[in-house]
Formats: sequence, structure tokens, C-alpha cells
Amino acid sequence: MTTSSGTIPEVRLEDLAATGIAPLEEAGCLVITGVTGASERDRLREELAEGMAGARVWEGDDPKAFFPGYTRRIASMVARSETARDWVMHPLAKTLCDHFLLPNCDDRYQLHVTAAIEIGPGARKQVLHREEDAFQFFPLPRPNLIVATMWSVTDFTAENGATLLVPGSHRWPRERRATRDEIVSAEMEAGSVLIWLGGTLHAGGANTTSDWRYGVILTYSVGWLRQEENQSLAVPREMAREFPQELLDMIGDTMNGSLGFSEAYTGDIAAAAEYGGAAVVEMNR
Ligand SMILES: O=C(O)CCC(=O)C(=O)O
Ligand SMILES: [Fe+2]
Repeated sequence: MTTSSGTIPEVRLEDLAATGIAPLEEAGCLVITGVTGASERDRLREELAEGMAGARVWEGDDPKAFFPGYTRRIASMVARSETARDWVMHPLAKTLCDHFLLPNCDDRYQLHVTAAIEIGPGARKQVLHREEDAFQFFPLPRPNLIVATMWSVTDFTAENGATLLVPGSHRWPRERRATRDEIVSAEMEAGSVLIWLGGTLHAGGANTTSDWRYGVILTYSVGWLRQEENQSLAVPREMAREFPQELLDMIGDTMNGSLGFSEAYTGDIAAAAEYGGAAVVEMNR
């Protein structure tokens, strides 16, 4: 959707390489269409069905709450769903994170938040926010710390609660507030993925229909930040042991420089010395 002052650019997945990342850099958001197929979305729904059925629906509404009423959320996507694990590791993640995050963390980026979110009939819109707001001590505009993705499982429409974005707001100073016509609905067909930068103002939309809007949010951050969702607790150890190394790296199991050491690696502190200590010695020599 376009308003008089903003547009969310859109590209088909197969055209992304040719179009390049510039439209996303410029707008701070981008819709990529045709990323997932109906059968994998059905599989994801099935894998998450039990969790979703058991999730608390925020009945009623506290206007000050971050999660609006009449919405349903579950986290721990990596532990709950094989399909979500594939989405976490989709080649898109590497393209986006290599470009936006790697320059700010010369070693590693990581998974930051995972959740399935359903916005139900009667839900109000969420407060506009930035995914990087947890890191208040950086003045705005901040360096790129986070990249966010929203995988649409149903169609997203302006009426059913499509994510609201403020294109260009990733470059705004703290004081600037979005006017009504600067806020744009990220309308997209099921199977699309909405990307936005950690500095871009956005919110879940209001749902005035009688259907539920279903999406999966997966965000990534530079490897030296505290992850917003604690993946070490979200993923049971016995499950993590079966994961391929790339997924372990992505959930933050692996050391990043000297960060994240544990005797669990080697039975003593040797891992820290091997991976991180040497770099610190080198840097200060
Ligand atoms: O549900 C949405 O469209 C956005 C959700 C969101 O931004 C969040 O929970 O941080
Ligand atoms: Fe958000």
C-alpha cells in the first residue's frame, strides 16, 4: 500500500538479486513475494497447532500494553517447528544479515526473536516502536543492530491487521513522530515475507474483519547483543545436540569472539582461551 508520503517497496524473490538491496536500505522496509508455498505454510500451522491452541488470547484490552487484546502469540519457533527452523536458515537470512549486520559485528550475527502471532477480530493496533528500542543508550538513528522478518501465513490486508510501517523512519531523530499519512499497511499475499530494519517504526495493525491474521516473526541481531528471546532456554539441550552446526551458530550456541563461553564446550575454560582470548591479546598487544 502507498500513502501520500510513503511506500513499501515490493519485489519477487526471484528478482531480488537483480533489484538489489537498495530499496530496503532506502525505505527501511521491503515486501518480498513468493517466498513460501502453501504446503509448507500448512505444515507450519500443523506443527504449531497445539501450541497456538494452548496460547493465552489477550481478552479485553489494556491500552498501555505492548501486546494488544484479541491477539495470540507463542515463541520458541526453533524448538516447536521444523518448518520454522528452515525459515530461520533460509538463504534470505544470510543475504540480509551479511549486508546489514555483519559490518557491525565482524564475526557473527544471531537469531534474536521468534514468535507466531495471530491478530484476531477486534484487536487494536499496536504502539509504533522500533525493534532496537531495547538498546536505548544508542542515540537515534542507531547503527544497524537488528533485521526483522515477518512471514505471512495468511494474506495480510489493511483490514485484518497487516503490519504497519513508517517508511524512511530508520533515519529519523528520536523526537520525530509519524503523522497518520506516513503510516503504511504492509499488505501482502500469504507466502510473502516483510523485511524491516531494527530502526524502522512499525506496529501490528488493527483487525476489523472476522478472520485471524497469522504471521511468524523472526528477527536477527549482531552477535554481541543480548538476544531478546533467550534461545539457550527456548531450545532444549537434547534437541540442540542434534542440530547442524549452522543452526547452532544461529541460535547463539557458539562463542562470538570472547562472548558466550561455557565449560560445557570443553569441560574447562579452554574454549574461551582458544576462541576469544587470543583475539583480545592480539588487540591489546
Ligand atoms: O504483528 C505484527 O505485525 C508486528 C509485531 C511486532 O512488531 C512485535 O511484536 O514486535
Ligand atoms: Fe516489533
